[in-house]
Amino acid sequence: LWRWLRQRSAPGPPGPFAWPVIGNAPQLGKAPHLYFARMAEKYGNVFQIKLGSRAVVVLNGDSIRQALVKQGLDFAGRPDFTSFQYISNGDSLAFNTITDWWKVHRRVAQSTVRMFSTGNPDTKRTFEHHVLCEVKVLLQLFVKKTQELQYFQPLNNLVVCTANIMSAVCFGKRYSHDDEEFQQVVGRNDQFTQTVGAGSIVDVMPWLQYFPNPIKTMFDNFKELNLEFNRFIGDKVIEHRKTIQSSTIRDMTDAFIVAMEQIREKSRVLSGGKDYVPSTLGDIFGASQDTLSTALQWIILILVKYPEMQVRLRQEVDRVVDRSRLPSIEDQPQLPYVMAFIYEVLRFTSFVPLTIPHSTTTDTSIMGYTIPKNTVVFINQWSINHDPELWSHPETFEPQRFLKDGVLNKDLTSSVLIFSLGKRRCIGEELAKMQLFLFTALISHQCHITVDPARPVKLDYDYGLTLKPHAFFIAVTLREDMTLLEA
Ligand code: HJJ
Repeated sequence: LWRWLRQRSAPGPPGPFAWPVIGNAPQLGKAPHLYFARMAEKYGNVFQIKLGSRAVVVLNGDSIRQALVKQGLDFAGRPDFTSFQYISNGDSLAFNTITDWWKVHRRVAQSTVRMFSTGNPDTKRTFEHHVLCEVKVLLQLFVKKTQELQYFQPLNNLVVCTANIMSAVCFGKRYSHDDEEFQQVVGRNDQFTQTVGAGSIVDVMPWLQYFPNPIKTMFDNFKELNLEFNRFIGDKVIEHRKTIQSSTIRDMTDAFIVAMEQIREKSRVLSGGKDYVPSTLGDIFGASQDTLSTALQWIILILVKYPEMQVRLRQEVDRVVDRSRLPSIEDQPQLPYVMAFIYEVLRFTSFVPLTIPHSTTTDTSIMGYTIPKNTVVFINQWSINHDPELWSHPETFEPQRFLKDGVLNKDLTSSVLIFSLGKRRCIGEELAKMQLFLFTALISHQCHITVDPARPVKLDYDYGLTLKPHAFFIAVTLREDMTLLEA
């Protein structure tokens, strides 16, 4: 009773005035994470806004670790947003509330991702091989485009490059860079991320989908892209089931089919006989190709915006890797500047500024404020990565901040928040870091990237679940005429 009384009397979080019907939606603007950071300065790290008629609690700074780690279960829910129902027909693990089957499937997904990436030296070598093959193809294309056009937009090739790496791992197949069907499946990441990003309008004002307006058009595109994506994944699973031999696991699809078979009795009871192989694969393939292609775009954009970074990276890579071979995973401990550069890209761009929206699973409280069950919770990762108390000059791009006496400062690298925390934290973090390391080391070892002087680079972006840089134009030249890439 005492607890109940105290909870009842504790106030909800403070926040700005909200208009009827629309709430604070118009104030979010083009960069909601920046609006939230400003509101956190005014009202504190925990504050509340209204989007449409829904209350949304926004967590910034310290309150994030408190909620996601110390009170993990209370904050691990997902809201019943309209857009989430179309992702893998509503069966996506990443966009669903935690249930008993969810826990089983997350464990299977986690171990399968590890089994095909960082699990052991063999899987690492295979993964490295896929990255190497795709980077070779990519650089050859870039060089060709530079010769033909001088300056070109790298976006589509970067998407196909990362999608191919993950397609090799997931489905045992790669696609040509001008395969239009594949482009159709992976080339619409902007539409996906804009619709599912925290603050997406259709999720808080679902009535907008019922009469013609720009939000409805965007949502219709989103539904269509998910149908196509689901068909692509579904076909892969059907093909694999036809040809699978459980003695040789060819790829992640085989691994999931076998793993789900093994837990079939358990999962039938838990999931009501549903097949979660396609949705789990969809999450892994979709999430990895979207996030990693975005990361590669930012890496290249920063390399041309700050050309001295290319010089600095090249110096380190050349000191460790001579011209007789290519950089490999084993070189990582000897390349701290490459890793510092990657962490600084993750921190500086914070290209997943807010996580996938959370919700409370029970009546709870945080930092002295009461929060009822089923409240939407936004996690502002950007606020940690740009906190002036944690980082000196957070708006400056400076990889050196992660190095102490030439060694990577692990305390500081683990302060960067982009893979979230707790029960919902990313299962692809190790895979992602390995791929980003290889990509950065390989391009530093092999090429120069320059920018069109007629179109100077800005660091502008479109907001969504991931921040997508605006179009930019580059030229790529190899460091030598005869290179290992051609061998
Ligand atoms: C997709 C791009 C998709 C799925 C999944 C089923 C799991 C960036 C952060 C997390 C990633 C979250 C996940 C995304 C799933 C995509 C992605 C696309 C269709 C999908 C924080 O990714 O264009 O289509 O269907």
